[in-house]
Amino acid sequence: MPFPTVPIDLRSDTVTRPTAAMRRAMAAAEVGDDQYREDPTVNRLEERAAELMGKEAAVFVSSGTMGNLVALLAHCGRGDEAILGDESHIFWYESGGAAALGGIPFNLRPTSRLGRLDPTDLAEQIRTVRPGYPRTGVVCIENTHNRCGGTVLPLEVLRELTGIARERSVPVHMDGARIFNAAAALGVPAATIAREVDTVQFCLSKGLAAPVGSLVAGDAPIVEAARRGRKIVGGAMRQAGVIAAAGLVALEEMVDRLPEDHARARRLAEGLAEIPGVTVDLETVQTNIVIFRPPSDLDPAAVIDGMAAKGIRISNYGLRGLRMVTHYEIDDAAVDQALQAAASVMAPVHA
Ligand code: TLP
Repeated sequence: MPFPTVPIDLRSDTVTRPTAAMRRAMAAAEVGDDQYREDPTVNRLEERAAELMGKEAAVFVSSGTMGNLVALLAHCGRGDEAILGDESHIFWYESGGAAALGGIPFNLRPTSRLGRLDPTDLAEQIRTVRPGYPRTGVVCIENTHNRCGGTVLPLEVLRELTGIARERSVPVHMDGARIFNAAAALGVPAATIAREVDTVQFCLSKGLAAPVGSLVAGDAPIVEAARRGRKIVGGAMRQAGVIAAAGLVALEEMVDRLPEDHARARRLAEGLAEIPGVTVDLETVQTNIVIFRPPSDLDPAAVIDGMAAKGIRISNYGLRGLRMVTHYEIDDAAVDQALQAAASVMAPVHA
């Protein structure tokens, strides 16, 4: 392990710190002015990202939030509607950016327990042409699905949804912040998933451990539109090769190990499920996220504090419960310690 394991930080895979190889690559990065398209490291990262997604082009942005925003701005004009799930990250955690900056209304659709939109509902919700109706500008799909516990869309489910959108000539954007986790769980290359959608946003800064950065990939014209959107939101950078270098290492060295995170998340979930009163929907534990509910007589905030007092940091997922996320700084010993702490913090109190 490259880092001390205490405190054990299971709040998110975003807490991962850059590896030694990333820091070396950053120090040595060849750079240039990216707004002249002269940063060789950014260019390489964009080419590699496009290749891994099976797309013509990609644009480097600073965050997943910015990636989703510029993709939506590229697909939709003002007043064009985005269809997205009511549990989606874009809706919950991105400050309504697409609506605030792009004038893009959200048509929020029910999300199943496994993080899926309903095909019949989607088909009904794509607008027909009629004065008074907004135009449907994009359908958004999240894979893996964060609030649903890191669930993966099976390819046939994805294809059914994208088929419905395609039939009605509506583009599909995938929030694939964790697309490599989805690919690992399905045992397919990420491109097999990304091929099904018009644009995909994925993050380097989550399980892949880069300090910063996401990419939006798609056909060349839509990526050019996203690049323009990036400029509009002030996200165009200069010698960004310094951070892109870490991203290249992330893609090279951190993808193949993701199944380890999935196995540890599974072990965490199964261990939590054995604690009396704790509920975990084991079917949703498909990648590196574990959402669980503490016993009903315990205040979730007290559980978080109790775990923190034992050196284990976990996050609050509001009505969905509490969350633990595995990543490369979490080894088997950390899982054991987290389970021991959880068992003692949530132990039944006997009068
Ligand atoms: N997710 C973060 C928090 O914002 C909740 C986390 O800790 O999981 N799409 C998905 C599916 C995400 O999970 C995230 C980050 C993003 C987009 C946004 O990425 P950033 O944080 O880089 O803007």
